[in-house]
Amino acid sequence: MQCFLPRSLPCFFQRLLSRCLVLNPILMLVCLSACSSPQGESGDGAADSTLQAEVQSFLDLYTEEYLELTTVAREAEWSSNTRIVDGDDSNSKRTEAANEALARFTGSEDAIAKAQSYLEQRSNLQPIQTRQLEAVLYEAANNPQTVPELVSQRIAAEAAQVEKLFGFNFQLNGETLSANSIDDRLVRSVDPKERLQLWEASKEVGRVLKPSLGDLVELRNSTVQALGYDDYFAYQVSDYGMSVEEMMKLNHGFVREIWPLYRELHTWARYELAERYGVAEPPEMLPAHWLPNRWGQDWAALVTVEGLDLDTVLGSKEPDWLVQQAEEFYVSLGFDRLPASFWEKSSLYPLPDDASYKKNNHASAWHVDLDTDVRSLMSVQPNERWWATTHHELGHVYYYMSYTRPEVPPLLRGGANRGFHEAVGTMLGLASVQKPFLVERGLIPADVETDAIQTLLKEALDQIVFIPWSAGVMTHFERDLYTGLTPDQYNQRWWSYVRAFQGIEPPAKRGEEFCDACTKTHINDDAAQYYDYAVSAIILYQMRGHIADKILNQDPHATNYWGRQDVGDFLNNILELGATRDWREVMQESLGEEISAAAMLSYFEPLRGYLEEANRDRTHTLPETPNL
Ligand code: X8Z
Ligand code: ZN
Repeated sequence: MQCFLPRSLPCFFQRLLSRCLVLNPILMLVCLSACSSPQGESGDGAADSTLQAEVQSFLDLYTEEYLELTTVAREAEWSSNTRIVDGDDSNSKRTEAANEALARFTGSEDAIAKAQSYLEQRSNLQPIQTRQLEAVLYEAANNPQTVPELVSQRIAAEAAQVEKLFGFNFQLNGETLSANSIDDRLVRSVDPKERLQLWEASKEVGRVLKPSLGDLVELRNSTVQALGYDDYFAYQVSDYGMSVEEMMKLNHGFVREIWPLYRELHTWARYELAERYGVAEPPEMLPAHWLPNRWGQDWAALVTVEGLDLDTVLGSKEPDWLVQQAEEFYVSLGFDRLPASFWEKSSLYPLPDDASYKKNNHASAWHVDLDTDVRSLMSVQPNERWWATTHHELGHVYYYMSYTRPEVPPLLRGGANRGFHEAVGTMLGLASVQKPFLVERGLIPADVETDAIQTLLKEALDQIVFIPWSAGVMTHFERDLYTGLTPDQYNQRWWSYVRAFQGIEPPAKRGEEFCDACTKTHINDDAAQYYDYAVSAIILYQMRGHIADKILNQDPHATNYWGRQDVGDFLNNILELGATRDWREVMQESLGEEISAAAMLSYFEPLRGYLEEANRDRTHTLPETPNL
């Protein structure tokens, strides 16, 4: 999730006309003729340039109004996410009003008709105009004013869900717990009883969110269906220029390819944890509360590599030092410093315990005005988890800064695809924990001995383990959610996917009074997009492979990107394009290959022998091939 992007136009056309009159009498004729003949006609070169000028003036005016409205809406969203006051709905009311105004504009019937009719003449338009018109329609589909009532209901329901999610008081034995403290204690606690309590406490929020999730699903579906999409999942997938079937096939491929390695990691973890918790016979499925993450999506904390223990290295630092270090890394690659406004306007650290309000506890990055106002919302603490997250969020921010330039129109200020946007910062986070980098930065001594296989194991417990979760559980559950799953089936379906893809089971029966899927932020406020992270994990190993082999000539497991402007140039060449080009072309041109898990598998290849040896006399409980 980069940030939640909220998405009127009769007066827009009046303004277009008056602008034509004031600015350009020739254009005025163009505008008038366009308004009277919406289908337009394709024709010779002169007609093309006339059409292109007309489309451009439509896009310019649309963009001007869009920027104004989206900035107000994002600013309001920012307040709603950084200041959640129990019993005070002034922020959410302001956000709703701003999102309504934006929806009236982006979803207006005139905007839809105009963009559609121009797109019918796409062969006479410049590709960058076509892409912007597609962006206009994509925005419109989220809020079509053909169904204004549904759009309003949805805006209100979205705002209410965020408040419930982030206003929730997690409690353990009568004490309030922050999300940070649940996460820390699930990393550190070795007491199975305490772990069980923490895990169960973390799932309580699902009960509160479940009733409204069903309504949101209906509203999300019916808004986009008004513009011809099958459902909200299909709508979100279409942003990649893909059908649902293609996206599912891509994700199945990821799961299938990493499965043999995942199966070994699963066996390794079952035995390792059974020993840790004094259980003689390892259970067939991993109990969810044994894992160092609320959803079992990242098991890296199961391993501490001697000499590379970042929690210890970072423990004595101040939180702002982590963010500054991440900025230094990007600057060393040739990127600009973060603007002063980033530091002034971001919300980077946890609220004090006695704060009278709450904030969104899930990290995000924001491009508030699609120009220079870039921010991040985090709750940084000095530990390994936040080190990675800080690099991740700055990846989004540097993406924003790279494509904010005149050549990239505001409507195309997005990633090559959403997965690319997620990939950059995770990749630099991974690069920033490799030994040569840490030595260069003085964070560990040069002569420290470290174990390369343990280091790789730790990374696999993060990145390989992430694939069955992202490409498997989340993607399948969300597909089902938007294609007919009823609320009385949520938990049963959720756990059937968790068992099948992750080989994890709940500590006790979880009936339909719970909604364990609802406890995941993205199910609520970044809906039907989680395959973005699977795509990003795959792409980032392709980029890492390219950087190590073709730019640095270093072992991909022990790189040092620090100070390498050539690495920065490689990245910037991708980032500065924004969404002006098809993502497949961008991949081909920058990496010379299609999206593929091969690079990820080759990176982890040295681990296979180690795991097979460690698991030789152990029973594997996952099937040899995944049930897809
Ligand atoms: O949501 C995030 C980022 C914000 S875009 C912190 N991530 C996913 C998650 O937390 O589930 C990063 C990895 C996957
Ligand atoms: Zn992200």
